[in-house]
Amino acid sequence: MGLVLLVVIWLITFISAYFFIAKTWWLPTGASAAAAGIDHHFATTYLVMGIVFVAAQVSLGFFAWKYRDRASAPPARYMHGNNMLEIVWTVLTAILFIGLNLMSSSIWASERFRAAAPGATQVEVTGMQFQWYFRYPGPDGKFGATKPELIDASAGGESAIGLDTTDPASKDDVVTGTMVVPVNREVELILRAQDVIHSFFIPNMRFKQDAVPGLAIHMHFTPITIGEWEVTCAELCGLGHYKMHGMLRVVSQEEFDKWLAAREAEKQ
Ligand SMILES: [Cu+2]
Repeated sequence: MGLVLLVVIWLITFISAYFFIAKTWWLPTGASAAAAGIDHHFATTYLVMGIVFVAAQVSLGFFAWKYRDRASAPPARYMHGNNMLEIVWTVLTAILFIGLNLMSSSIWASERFRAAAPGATQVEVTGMQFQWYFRYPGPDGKFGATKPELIDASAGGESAIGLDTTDPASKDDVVTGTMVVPVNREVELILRAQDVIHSFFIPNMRFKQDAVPGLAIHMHFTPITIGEWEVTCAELCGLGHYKMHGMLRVVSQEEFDKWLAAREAEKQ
């Protein structure tokens, strides 16, 4: 029986470790400036934790076999344990966790605690059940006012976010269902939610941030690869949560200018 346990535990350990080593189910392509750093940290964490996991499971299997029940086995005796060993592994675990935290804090801070670059493309993101809307401030660089009483979700677009069209600053605001941004330029996001907490998630940008009702959360990232990337909601926000997704199109600066000008022209 001890041998069976050893084989089963080792098999589960090595087969599951194989999928991580072979990267069978791995992260999608990284397409933002911070992606390489995040992926590197992710891989480091997996490597360290993987070694601990394999070592622990291999020992478990080995001891299950070594102390199996057999005729010649000495009778079991009670022991309290080893205080020194407990202190050692608690301290080692603490060093590991605090160390990993410190290593990653600069990546975390780079998109959050530092303000966005002055020339960043500003996009206001509004999450609502079950759709993302994106707003650009237009040539004046100012977002027009929005009012809760003007919100009409069924009308979509500007009405869905309650844009006050009597505010002069709102005249050139562009509201879209697809997010379009120029490549290699920082994107400053202003995240809002209308009803419940949503989470704005772009896997390829390694970007995820909650959008909370009543808050305007500022964050930024820099897309470095042209392409179309999926935007999803990573917070279980209701029955339609599964279909709450959109598209991020990263294009050249010229294409972005043309696209924005065309949206402005549509408004007139
Ligand atoms: Cu949602």
